[in-house]
Amino acid sequence: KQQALEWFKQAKFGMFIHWGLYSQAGGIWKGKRMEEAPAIGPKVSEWLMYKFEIPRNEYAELAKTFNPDKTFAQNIAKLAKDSGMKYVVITSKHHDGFALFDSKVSEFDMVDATPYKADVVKELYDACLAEGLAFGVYYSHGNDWYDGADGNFKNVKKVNDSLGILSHPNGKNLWDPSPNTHAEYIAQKALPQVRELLEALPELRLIWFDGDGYITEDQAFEFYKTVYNSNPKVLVNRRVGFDFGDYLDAGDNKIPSASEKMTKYFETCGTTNNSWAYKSYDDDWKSTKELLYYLVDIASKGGNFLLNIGPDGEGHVPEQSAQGLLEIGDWLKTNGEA
Ligand code: JFZ
Repeated sequence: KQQALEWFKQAKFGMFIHWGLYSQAGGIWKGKRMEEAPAIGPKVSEWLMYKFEIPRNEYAELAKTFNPDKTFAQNIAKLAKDSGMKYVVITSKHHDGFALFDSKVSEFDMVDATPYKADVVKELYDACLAEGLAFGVYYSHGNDWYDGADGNFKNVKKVNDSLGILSHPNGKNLWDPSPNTHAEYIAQKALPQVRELLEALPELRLIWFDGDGYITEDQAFEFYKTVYNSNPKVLVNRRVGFDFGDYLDAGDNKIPSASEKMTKYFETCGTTNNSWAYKSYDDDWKSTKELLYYLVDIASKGGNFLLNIGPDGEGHVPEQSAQGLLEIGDWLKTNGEA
């Protein structure tokens, strides 16, 4: 673990990728934008299913047309390398429950449900290793709108909502829940899929868990143990839950202030516009100067900057964000250490 943390410490700059079935919609469902959607909640485009309360079967139809460019993995790995990044973290499964990898415990995955029929996580893993980049996966363990059913509401810890009121987190599928319980989902899908990823990707460097507001302390520990027992070199982020993670995060798009107590290892993830996944009408791109400010300020405080891209349904990275990343890469070549 210590060796892995030493790697993390010097990595400084990584690529976050939010990509999945929702990328095809680009934040628009049946002519309506995220901002016009009925449900309260984040307006980021990967929350499409939740915001429009799309029934599970209807949402699954999106898999039938998900057939990205075969050069996705090579293109992304090259972009990360040319941008001066040292690691890549992709959404292997987001809250919508769709796995971008080959899963034996679910049919709702890239191999079984799409015309693409191949494991795109493995393809990206191979392409990244070939470029000398480290590879990690994001995995939404707590929240799954497709299979996660009841959300275990009785047992989860309460969190402060935007008004500072301690309550159970929203974000569960209450419009068309699956027939199983959340505990069954954890045992029969989430933990097995994490094991599948660890087995399929022996050089995996980190798992970026998300959805810790929906699980119990025992479950958080179970995820941590599962990773450790399979491959102790794999790092786990704080959001695995209940402080079992190996390193901290400063909050999305947040740079910790000097007075804030950050421990030795931390990471800030950030977006290039106002969505994680592709949002066709969001042109509010951060300037290269602003992105560099984040990178330099975070690195100077000893942390890593995990900068996100949201490729479209074809797997293509929006021009403006690719350009910003490449300009950072150029700057790093002249001013960076490595
Ligand atoms: C989560 C996801 O819901 C979102 O879609 C995206 O993947 C993002 C990276 O992670 O959203 C969060 C989770 C936690 C915080 C903020 C946004 N947080 O602790 O500040």
